[in-house]
Formats: sequence, structure tokens, C-alpha cells
Amino acid sequence: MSFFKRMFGRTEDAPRTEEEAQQEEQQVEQSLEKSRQGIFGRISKMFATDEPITEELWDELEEALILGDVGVETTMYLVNRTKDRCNRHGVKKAREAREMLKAEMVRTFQEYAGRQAVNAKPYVILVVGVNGAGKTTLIAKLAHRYKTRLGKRVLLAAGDTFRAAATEQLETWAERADVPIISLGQGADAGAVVYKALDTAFEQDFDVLIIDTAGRLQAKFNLMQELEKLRNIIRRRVPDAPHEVLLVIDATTGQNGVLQAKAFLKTADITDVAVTKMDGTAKGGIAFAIAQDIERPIRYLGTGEKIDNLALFESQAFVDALFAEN
Ligand SMILES: Nc1nc2c(ncn2[C@@H]2O[C@H](COP(=O)(O)OP(=O)(O)OP(=O)(O)O)[C@@H](O)[C@H]2O)c(=O)[nH]1
Ligand SMILES: [Mg+2]
Repeated sequence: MSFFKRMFGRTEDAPRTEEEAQQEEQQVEQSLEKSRQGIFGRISKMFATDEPITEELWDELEEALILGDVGVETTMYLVNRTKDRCNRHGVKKAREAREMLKAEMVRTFQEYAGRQAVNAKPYVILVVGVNGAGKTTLIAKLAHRYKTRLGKRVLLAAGDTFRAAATEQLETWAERADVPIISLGQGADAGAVVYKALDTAFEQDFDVLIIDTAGRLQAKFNLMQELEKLRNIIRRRVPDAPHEVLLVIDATTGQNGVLQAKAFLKTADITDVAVTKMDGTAKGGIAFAIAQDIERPIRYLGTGEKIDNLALFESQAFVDALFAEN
């Protein structure tokens, strides 16, 4: 990791030691194994020649990217920009065009790169997303990260009071991460949980409060209205909170998952995105569709089911890993 990245990394992210950064890069590379064996390996090979670029090659690229879950619109955007870049740089050989493609891919992610760091105590993170996206698991990973890497005192709030066993699941994870949790059990008012958690965070001087939310409610409740209500409760207590609203998207759900996730944009004031289960898909291209469609920075990658299977998202490292030769 370069000195620059470290300087400009958000305070909550830093510091990562060189070793930790490398471990995360390795995790990302491993989690993209299936993608490399699939479409991205194919793309890499298509361009692994000193032959001149042909229209046919661009068509093949287009087709491959769409198969790789990049999405039609983002694919057209990427291919057109890559062609332009090749023209601008006088690139004629396929092998060189591959580098142009990679550069455009990196740029796609950077369009929505990071906002300013917020120094707040407690730093309140609201985690949202459709059911099964990986919210609860991600919360455990974040808690673990804040605690072990950054030495922060973390409190969890079991705000998913609807799904049976949701609170128990978070309690189990809290135990594994060795952090306390505020829970009022299933059926309780999620607002009451959040209220109590905020009180506790202030009283006991916690650094970070991470709030779990429901992914699906009973038919008579509207999920977006509930989230809005939670936000209002948080805001009334801490006017500039939540400081981070993290939208969790399951990489394996493809274009449909992105579409569903978009529903959260309107109500939930999303600040950042976490893409989970990257290890479970051969279509890592979904990350590009997410970046373009959600228009927020991808902050984290879930690379497995264990508590430390979490990596900070680095656009260059991600693209390099997609094309890595092994
Ligand atoms: N392979 C893999 N599995 C993951 C990852 N993140 C989460 N999972 C799995 O995805 C499943 C759903 O995860 P949860 O964290 O329960 O998802 P959720 O969004 O809280 O789900 P609801 O509470 O039902 O809304 C679990 O089986 C997790 O182990 C990941 O990065 N990689
Ligand atoms: Mg959950």
C-alpha cells in the first residue's frame, strides 16, 4: 500500500499495517478466484496477444463483460471509454488495450471515491440491505476490525427485531467478536433498541455504535418507513448521525440484487457500500455495476464467512486481482 493511500485513508480505516494490507489483498485475490477462472480469465486471454485490436475483439469483450455481470449499461460505458483511451494513446495491440481497459475499470470505481472522514463519538453506523445480503455477518466483521485493529470500544444494537432468531444470531456474533450488544429481543420496537443503544453508548463512552436492521418485515410494515423512523430517532439524539449508512449488497445476487439495493437509495441516505460474498461468485464484474448504479463508494468487500474475511476495497488492487495470472 502506498504512502498516499495511507495519508488519505479515512481516520476510521487507518492505520493498517503493511502486513494487514497485504493480507487483505491476498484475501481479495482469493475471493476472486472463481471470477478469474471464469469470464475475467477469458477476457485476459482474449487480450494476451500482440495482434492488432479488431472490432470483433471489442464485440467479444462486450459480450464477456455482460456475462460477467457488469451490466449492459456499464459494459457499454467501459468499452466505449476503453476504445477512446486506446485512440488517445495510439494503442494498437490487444495486450496494450488490456491495460487501457484496466485503467478504465479502476477509474469507474474512483468516480464515487470516499467522502471526508467524520470524527464523532460515538461514531454511529447504520447497516441496511435486503434480507440475506450479509448485514449481520458484516457487522461482526466490522466490530472485530474496529476493536482489534483500531482499538475502538464497539457497541452493537440488535435493530432487526422482526425476523425470528435475528437477535440471537447477532448475540452469537457479538460474543465471537467479544463486544457488548444491546438487544430487547424479537418483537421489540427497533426504535427502542436504537434509543437504548445510543444512551448506553453515551453513558459508557463507546467509540463506535453499529446498528443492525431488518432486511424484510411482515407484510403490514413497510421496510423503508421503518428505516426512516430509525434514522429520525438517531437524528433526534445525535443530529449529525448516522455518520455512516452502509448498504450491504450480496455479489451473488447479480443485476437483480443491484436493482433491489437501489430501493434503499431514496430513503436511507446511503453513504457507503459493502459488497459481500465475493468469494461465492464467478461474476466479480458485479462490483462495476454496483459502483455505477448505486453511485456510492464501495468501502468493504466480504471475502468469506469468517469474522476476519473482510477487506477494505481498493480499486486498483481489485482490478489487478481480477486479471491476476495464476
Ligand atoms: N461466502 C460468504 N458468505 C457470506 C459472506 N457474508 C455473509 N455470508 C453468508 O450469508 C448468509 C446471510 O448472512 P447474514 O449476515 O445473516 O445476512 P443478513 O443480511 O443479516 O440477513 P437477514 O438478517 O435475514 O436480513 C450467511 O450464511 C452468511 O454466512 C461472505 O462474504 N462470503
Ligand atoms: Mg441479519
